Amino acid sequence: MVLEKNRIAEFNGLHAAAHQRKFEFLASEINNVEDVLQKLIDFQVAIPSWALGTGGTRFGRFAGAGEPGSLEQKLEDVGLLHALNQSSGAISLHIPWDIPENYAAIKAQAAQLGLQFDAVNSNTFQDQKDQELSYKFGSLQHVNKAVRKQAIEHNIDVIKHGVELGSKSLTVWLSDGSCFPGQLNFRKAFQNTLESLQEIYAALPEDWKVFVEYKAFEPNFYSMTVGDWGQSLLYANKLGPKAYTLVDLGHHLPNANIEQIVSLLLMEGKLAGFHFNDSKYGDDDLTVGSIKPYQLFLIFNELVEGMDARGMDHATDLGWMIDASHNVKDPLEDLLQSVEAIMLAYAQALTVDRKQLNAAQEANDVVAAQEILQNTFRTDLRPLVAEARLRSGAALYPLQFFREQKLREALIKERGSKTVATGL
Ligand code: PSV
Ligand code: MN
Repeated sequence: MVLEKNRIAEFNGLHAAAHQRKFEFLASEINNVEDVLQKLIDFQVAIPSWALGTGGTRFGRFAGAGEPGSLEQKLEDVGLLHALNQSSGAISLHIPWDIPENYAAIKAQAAQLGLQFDAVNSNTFQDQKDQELSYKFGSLQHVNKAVRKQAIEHNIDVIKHGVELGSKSLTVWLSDGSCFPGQLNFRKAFQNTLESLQEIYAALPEDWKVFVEYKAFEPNFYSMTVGDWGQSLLYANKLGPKAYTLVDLGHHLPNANIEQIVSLLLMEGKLAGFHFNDSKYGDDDLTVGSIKPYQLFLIFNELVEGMDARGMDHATDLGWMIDASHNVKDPLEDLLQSVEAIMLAYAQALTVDRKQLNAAQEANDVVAAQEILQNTFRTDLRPLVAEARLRSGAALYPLQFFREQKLREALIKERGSKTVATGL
């Protein structure tokens, strides 16, 4: 579906006066408002190719209608999101769920939609049809060298797809681990995994990075071979300068202090980037900011502080991606909500008075430090984020636009009501 630019302009025109009043009031309270706006305009969040359809739990899946049935249609959906918010200018592919058949055509389509290819993701957590050896007992950690070799070759293959598309990084998430005490020799599993990763690392092109994603549990419930940030960092340090630790917000044990993890990984120059989502209990893959928005803000607060301390470019030096599943919401509406939550948390972090916060910390003024953070968190910055959208040609209110203009209905008309997208 092609969205004519004038539809967005017309919509914005209807809301311009009311928006302007709110924005001007807010802008008068913010010091470096033009600088903040430019950073918001530059910031882009990648959309995973597997999040454009309805997800499910192991008890069922209730598919929506008008879902994308091909990689081309997935690109169209991300293009639509990007047209609506101008903040979703990248797509991340999972191989083999989304293998491009014609690189040139897919690249041309992406370029036309203003999209780039973010990290490519390998998949050795499922057995594929016609696959020779099984990953039931792990992939890169496997006791059998032949299984490890097969998994290594898959990752190298994924890199090749990425090179064709112009990606610059590979994300490796392993479900490897064990379900019962005694099942696995931890040390041997670590060594096997490290050696396998070393072979993959050796196949990385010069300007590529590899992201090692950790997860505390699931699908293995006793041990995970890359179970936490410490283990991921061990691998990343041993692998070399092109290897980094990837933080997925849903991959921690309950109450983990993720903002502290982020701060230290940044300090070490080893933070790869993020898979954003939200959760109440485990890896719930819920809409970003729907459960713990204050935690999201605190994470961005550390990100901005840590990136500025290292002179990093917020928009390009880390990988920003959503990794969520939409079981009861329209995937596109859910993704619009997630991107909005990310932009808001980023905007809040950009407007924290760092000088004052630093002074409060140096003076052990605990009360003042809390006030500074919470004052920022409780300031409604939505008009600021909307202004950034307005300036970049996006819709002032993307979700409202999506609904009023009946975009899902148009997609259903085009694709039908019985559609299932590939992915989890
Ligand atoms: C695993 O739970 C994960 O977060 C990894 O990033 C996977 O690649 C992704 O979800 C999709 O299953
Ligand atoms: Mn993830």
